[in-house]
Amino acid sequence: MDNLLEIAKRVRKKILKMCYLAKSGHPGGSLSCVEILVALYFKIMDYHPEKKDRDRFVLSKGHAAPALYAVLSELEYIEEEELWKLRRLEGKLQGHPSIETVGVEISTGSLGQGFSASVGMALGYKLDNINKYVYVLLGDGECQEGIVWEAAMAAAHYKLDNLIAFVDRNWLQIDGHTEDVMSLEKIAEKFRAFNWDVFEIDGNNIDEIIKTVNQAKNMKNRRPKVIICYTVKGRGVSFMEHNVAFHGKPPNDEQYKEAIKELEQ
Ligand SMILES: Cc1ncc(C[n+]2csc(CCOP(=O)(O)OP(=O)(O)O)c2C)c(N)n1
Ligand SMILES: [Mg+2]
Repeated sequence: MDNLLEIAKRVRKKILKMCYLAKSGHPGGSLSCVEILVALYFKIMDYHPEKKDRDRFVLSKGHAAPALYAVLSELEYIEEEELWKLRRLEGKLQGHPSIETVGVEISTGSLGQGFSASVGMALGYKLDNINKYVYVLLGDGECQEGIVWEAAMAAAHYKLDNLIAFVDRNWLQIDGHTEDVMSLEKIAEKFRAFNWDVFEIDGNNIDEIIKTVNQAKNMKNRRPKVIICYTVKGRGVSFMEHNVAFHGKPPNDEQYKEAIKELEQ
């Protein structure tokens, strides 16, 4: 576990450096989902991008691309030097995940579409008798998109128990608090009504994430699973936490130094 916490800390520092150097990007929602990605890539998934029968991960909240790139760099699928060229013409990494990047299963960024595609991937695995899982991460604001509920309905209809969704429930979207913009509560009840099995956990706790995924996989009841992950947007940097201003704004010089100092303490 120490090792995973160390990885999570390095991932956070990389996210901040990427957005700082790019002078753009989405630090808030990248920082909130670090533990989910670290748990998935380092403990849960059977991940080999070169193999057809692999577990897959879809970052449906595509604006959190810095978190994904940082994790893929920890696994050496992306060279660290490439991270510092995020969103630049001379670099390979776009602001949102693009299919030509090794490790990216599908281009995302238009909210809701990645989730919909992940339902298709899980259905494809069923039809091809491939016994692997599809994991997908949605934002809570993303769940305000109509396509999410059409996909949720389809996943239950096709009994996709090989689909495990995470909702990054950080209570903020681009314009403010989710319950002010378009209320989502009770989101757990909504998924239950769509015939999903629902778990609710602390989404910044790696142990809990791993335990819950194992529990979800052991329920052989032909229903898709969703883990509502209560998280903190901007997690790890005091002045970014719960602060919607850092949804799509990078730290300036001073804020960057302060943020790294905090993470190193
Ligand atoms: C279809 C679509 N509409 C609008 C946007 C613009 N947009 C980008 S991020 C975002 C807010 C997302 O909030 P949430 O899903 O809660 O993300 P998180 O808090 O995890 O960063 C919006 C509206 C988009 N990318 N796609
Ligand atoms: Mg959110």
